[in-house]
Amino acid sequence: MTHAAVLDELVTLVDPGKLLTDPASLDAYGKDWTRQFPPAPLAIVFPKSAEQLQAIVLWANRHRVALVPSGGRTGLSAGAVAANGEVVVSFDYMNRILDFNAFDRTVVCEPGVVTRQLQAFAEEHGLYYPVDFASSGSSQIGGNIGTNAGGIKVIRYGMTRNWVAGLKVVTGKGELLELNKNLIKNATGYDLRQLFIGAEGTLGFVVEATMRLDRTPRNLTAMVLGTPDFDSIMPVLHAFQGKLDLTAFEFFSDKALAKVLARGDVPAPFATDCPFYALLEFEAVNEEVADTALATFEQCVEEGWVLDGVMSQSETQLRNLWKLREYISETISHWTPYKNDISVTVSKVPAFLREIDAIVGEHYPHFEVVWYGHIGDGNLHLNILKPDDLDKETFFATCAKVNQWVFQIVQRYDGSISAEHGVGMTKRDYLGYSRSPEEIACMKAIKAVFDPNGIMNPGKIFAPD
Ligand code: 2HG
Ligand code: ZN
Repeated sequence: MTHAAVLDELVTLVDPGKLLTDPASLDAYGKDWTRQFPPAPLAIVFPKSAEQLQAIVLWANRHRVALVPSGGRTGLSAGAVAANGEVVVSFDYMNRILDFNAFDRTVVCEPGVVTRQLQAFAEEHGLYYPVDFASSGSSQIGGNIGTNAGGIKVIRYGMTRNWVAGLKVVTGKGELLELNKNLIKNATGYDLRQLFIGAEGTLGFVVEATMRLDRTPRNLTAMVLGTPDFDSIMPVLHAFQGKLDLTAFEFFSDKALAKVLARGDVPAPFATDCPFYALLEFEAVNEEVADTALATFEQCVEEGWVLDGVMSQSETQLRNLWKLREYISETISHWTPYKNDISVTVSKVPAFLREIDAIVGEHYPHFEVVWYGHIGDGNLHLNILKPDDLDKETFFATCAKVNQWVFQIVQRYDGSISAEHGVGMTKRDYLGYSRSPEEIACMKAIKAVFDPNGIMNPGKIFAPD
């Protein structure tokens, strides 16, 4: 059958107008934020129901056409990129909140519900959806589940996985599975729900997710503290964790801060220039908590771990302090950064970062290196900025060469080559630095169970066989 005939069949499976093949749509829906692989999908389809998706998957099996799931396309590992004639399945029209149970504190979402939409819905009901990150205005729940998205509150609330009560998925065979049925306790063998979380759509696609909500945090208060060196950040974390239940503990370097301040729309936290900054957050439920935070701050200054600091006194100040951290990724995207999203257990962070920083400094003496991330949970974002006079291809090829040194250190520290952004295509060749050959073989065998014809997001997580 010709491509045209195959697509003629596909168009009958979705609502009128819900299959696109125009160049602008192919370009927009074929890529994510990585911009590393030229998009080349065959078509974009927009199912409106689980039944339509099942029909699409059966069609894809019949014709051996690969499917790529598409949410908000904010991914940073090319997990939702269609670069090889795949059909993109966009969930833009499966974006309804279907049900809410106040007693169970659960919300039933279609996969295309935008993270912020869920957060706002929770707020309207006096509750809180705690998984949060800079791209929450565009990212979709289905994509968050596919990558087990983390973000800025993981130290307190964990990853997306913690908030998924139940899932309905369509597997690569076109079967509809209802996983866990929203139970808190369910000791009936393998928890298949967990397999689909973080699977990047390689086993099947989520068609419905029941998400848990939490109580609303009270009087969130942030502090930004400037430290004299990187090594001082960890004792600061330790000191605050000993006294307060932190909802966030982030860090960024002076280079990251300088780029954000240069935008001109965010005030500097304070006048003192420091090489590193920590941003921490807690619920100031009463004056005693706020006093404890200030006393801990003073203790950190006395110890020489902190040079200067500020504590938010209002919602606006809280938001402005967060902008210093949340705007980094978008701001530095101007320099086409080469990204690494690595993690180790928290106690190993100082030695780990020192080794990586030395290797990167040695191999990229002319590149600007920007460090920031979720240091409270051991997750560091290492961004290397492209010099203006270097073309993108040469820059990425040079950075890729040093990857092996960086990932050897990650491996030696029993760390992860992708803490929260997923493997996608950008990290698949390095999976072996974090997962053993036996584990990878198990993963491939699991994929074969759910997707025997290899049509669900092939080439993501593993290279195609
Ligand atoms: C963040 O923490 C995001 O801001 C993006 O995970 C990280 O751009 C990055 O490297
Ligand atoms: Zn992050």
